Amino acid sequence: MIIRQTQPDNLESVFNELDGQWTPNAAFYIRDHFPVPALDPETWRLRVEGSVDHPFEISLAELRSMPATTYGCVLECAGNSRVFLVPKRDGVQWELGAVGCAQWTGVPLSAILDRAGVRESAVEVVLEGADRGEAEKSSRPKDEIAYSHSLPLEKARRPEVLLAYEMNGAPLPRPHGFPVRAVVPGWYAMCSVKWLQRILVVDRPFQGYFKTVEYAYWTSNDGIPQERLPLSEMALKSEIARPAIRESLPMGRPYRVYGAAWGPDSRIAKVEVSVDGGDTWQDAKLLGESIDHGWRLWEFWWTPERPGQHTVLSRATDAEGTMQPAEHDLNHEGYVVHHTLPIQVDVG
Ligand SMILES: Nc1nc2c(c(=O)[nH]1)N[C@H]1C(S)=C(S)[C@@H](COP(=O)(O)O)O[C@H]1N2
Ligand SMILES: [Mo]
Repeated sequence: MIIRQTQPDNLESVFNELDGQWTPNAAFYIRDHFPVPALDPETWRLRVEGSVDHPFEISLAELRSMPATTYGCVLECAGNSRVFLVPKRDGVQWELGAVGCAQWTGVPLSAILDRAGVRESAVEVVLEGADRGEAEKSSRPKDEIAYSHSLPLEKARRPEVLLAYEMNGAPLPRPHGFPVRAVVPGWYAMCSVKWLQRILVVDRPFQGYFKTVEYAYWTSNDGIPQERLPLSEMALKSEIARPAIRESLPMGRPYRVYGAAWGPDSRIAKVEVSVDGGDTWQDAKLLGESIDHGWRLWEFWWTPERPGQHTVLSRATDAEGTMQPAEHDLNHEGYVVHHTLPIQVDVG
């Protein structure tokens, strides 16, 4: 792992070491805002309350006794690849590794909501973690806050949204939210709240710090930025694992360019590669099968024929024909960095 920050820990995986569909737990990136809470699985309880008919508390043993599902999906930090932005943007300077694809086992959030009996008036579900501390930005609440985020009921009730207690078949590791975390496939990972301790059903859209000050962006309508919206769905993206940034490649020898592509769902129609800085593009080969909300691996064989510096890029197109953009959308500030990322290599 590459350490970007400690206390709180912010570690990214070495994306160059991508190897297959599932990211091992020990290689999965870690994005924390506050110190990791020490939770005792024996005494841990999840409280479900707010705009519900039957508020309740549930233990880990009870949660584990409910019907479980396993779902594979990509989690990507909304700030992944920020280091590619010029000028530099505030925040953790993630390269390519604040993303991973794992299999999560747990109980659908919808089952918990059904048990509580969500009232007619409810619109959102707030997910609160047990980690807390002082928020970072100057516009922040005066007291310590718990990490929390929310989902509109429509998303919260989708069958793929889980309260997960296993990651790739092992108990959820502590850095990834032990004993229980939310997993929200298709959305940037700030909604996948770790160390879950409370689910609060609310009658008005939640406007908490991590939904409005951080992980939000201005939209510009008719030339006036009129609205600040929370980030939600992931944008279509592909990343190159090999070659690595600044890798030296031998001239005249076939090289396997390798990477992954993902988006709000798994329907990647095409990945193309350019080895000349984006002037010309050729189709890469999609590998394996498409997995709902998983990433799609791809490869492209390239025999460099000219010495010197080359810029390699990849771009994905989804089933609707949407293609990754060539430039970063400045409205998104330091988030949603999903344009075609230039990988400089040296051929010798
Ligand atoms: N409780 C809690 N949940 C959290 C966070 C956090 O700091 N605290 N970080 C969020 C963000 S921004 C991301 S990108 C993902 C990272 O999940 P991971 O550390 O398991 O990769 O967790 C999300 N859930
Ligand atoms: Mo994130």
